[in-house]
Amino acid sequence: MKTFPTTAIVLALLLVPGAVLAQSNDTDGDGVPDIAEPLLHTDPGSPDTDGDGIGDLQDDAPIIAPTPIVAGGAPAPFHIIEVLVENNIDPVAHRDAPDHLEIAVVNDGTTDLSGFTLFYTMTDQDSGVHEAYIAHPDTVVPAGGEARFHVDDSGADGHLRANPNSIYVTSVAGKDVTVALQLDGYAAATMTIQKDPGGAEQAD
Ligand SMILES: [Ca+2]
Ligand SMILES: [Ca+2]
Ligand SMILES: [Ca+2]
Repeated sequence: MKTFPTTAIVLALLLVPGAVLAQSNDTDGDGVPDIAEPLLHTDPGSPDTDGDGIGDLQDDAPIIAPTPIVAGGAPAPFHIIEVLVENNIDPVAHRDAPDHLEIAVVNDGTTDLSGFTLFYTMTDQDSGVHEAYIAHPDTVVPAGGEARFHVDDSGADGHLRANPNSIYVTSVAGKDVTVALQLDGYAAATMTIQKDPGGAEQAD
């Protein structure tokens, strides 16, 4: 399986010309210069790209978070009805939205649900490169209703930030994508889908 260079190796390589690194910005303040983040496949706008609580500079695997999902638990009071990784639709404008990860969740209970832990992984079907991310959406799924979780670069209210240097963006190979959603004390809901070969596309 292909592996990415470690943070230490990338930073050491960048230190060879010395002055380049010294002059580089570090937008997210994590100690990894902006010019090094794409080499590590990390996010220059997030100090902890994979959301595991370890900063990009200190993280031995900055885009492979360990699973936070706990086995067992009571039956979940919600279920996932759909996961999209392409061909998203803007619900307001009723037209194509840029490709991104979108998860539709239905609340089967009589109280609003919030405080979800989201764990999603993607594996490149050609190279075998694997990424895994933890996120904590602030989305509320209303009692008896539905809500959608979005992971994208729109900056829209309530949307989770996507890593712009992820294989989702940088690889045109097909990908296997898994999603797990969990509330404390309850079993996780999971779904796996495939993204077809071809790059992530902008709305058309
Ligand atoms: Ca940085
Ligand atoms: Ca970063
Ligand atoms: Ca991390």
